[in-house]
Amino acid sequence: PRVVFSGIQPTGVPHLGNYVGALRQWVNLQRDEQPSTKLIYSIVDLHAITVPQKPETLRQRKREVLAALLAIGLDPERCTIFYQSSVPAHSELMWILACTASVGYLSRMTQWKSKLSLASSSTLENKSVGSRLKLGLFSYPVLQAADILVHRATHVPVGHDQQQHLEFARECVTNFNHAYGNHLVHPETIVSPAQRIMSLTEPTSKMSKSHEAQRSRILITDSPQDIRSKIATALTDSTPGISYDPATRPGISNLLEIFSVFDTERRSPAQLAEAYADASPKIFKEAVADALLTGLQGIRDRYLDLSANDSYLDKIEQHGARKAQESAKETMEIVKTAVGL
Ligand code: AQP
Repeated sequence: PRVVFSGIQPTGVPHLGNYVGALRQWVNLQRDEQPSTKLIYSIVDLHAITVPQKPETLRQRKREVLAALLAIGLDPERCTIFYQSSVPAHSELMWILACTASVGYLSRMTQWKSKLSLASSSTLENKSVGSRLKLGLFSYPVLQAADILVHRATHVPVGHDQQQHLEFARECVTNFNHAYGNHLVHPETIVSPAQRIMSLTEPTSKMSKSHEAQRSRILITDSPQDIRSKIATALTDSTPGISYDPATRPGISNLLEIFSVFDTERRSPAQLAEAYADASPKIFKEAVADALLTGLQGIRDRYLDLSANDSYLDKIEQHGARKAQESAKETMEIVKTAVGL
């Protein structure tokens, strides 16, 4: 049986990058996969606490992300949607995997290395860097592997930046199965076909929830006025006309990519550049905003309704958690027996 697993951190309302790079695909899989395929989507709150979080804010953001997932069209009957911390088996399997995972492999992870170099560039006392960084951040990929393996996922849709972590999850399977027998399933990656969406204010870095500037990202729940104004003020360049060249014109090219994703005529960024070659930035940006507003239509209203309905959200989460606990139970029984626990 095919099992799809994916996760999103509750670090804020999803933005256009999350939607285009991941969430839209989650919705489409409801239509594209056979009804027998299990679709399991987790709001990974345990991953979110690898960096400091205010408890009240985290609680709030978990609900926001849940409401957003329902608002974009995930059907809680078709999918299993739950908070990671509602299923203790994720943490339990993480520990067991950690006992066969290699520190050397983990320290080669690009995301870890970039956190390490960021930390060392921001401190004068280099020797204390390793001790200030948290173990949770280092072992993040082990928890991610447990998320996937505990549900015996066969397919994991992820962005390009997550491919290395998936490779590590497969390494965990190999290590575990080598030590204890053939019990865990090797997951395959489904890489998102979509380009990375870049920041509107700094188009050479990716759009991100945690970037300080609000105007750098479009939230999928932004009002039409906000969307228009953020696109209108997006950083571009002073070259006249519209052309597609991500290397020399990152701002315009990012807008062309966004436009292409939502274009009802399904034109590529290059085709759109041709169609708008002589347009002024103002006219071009208005066309981008129009396409985007059409593409996101309805999400904001559904989100506002859902986020005002706490008891409904609680019910949906409890329902998802029960299904996920059930799904994880079988793996944990096999794993514990194999290990001798
Ligand atoms: N800019 C992006 N373009 C395309 N895809 C993106 N994703 C994130 N940013 C972009 C994809 O969204 C999924 C969920 O991401 P996440 O919330 O688990 O964490 P992230 O990748 O770290 O995303 P953010 O928004 O940048 O969060 P913060 O700022 O909290 O780190 C993933 O599949 C990711 O590839």
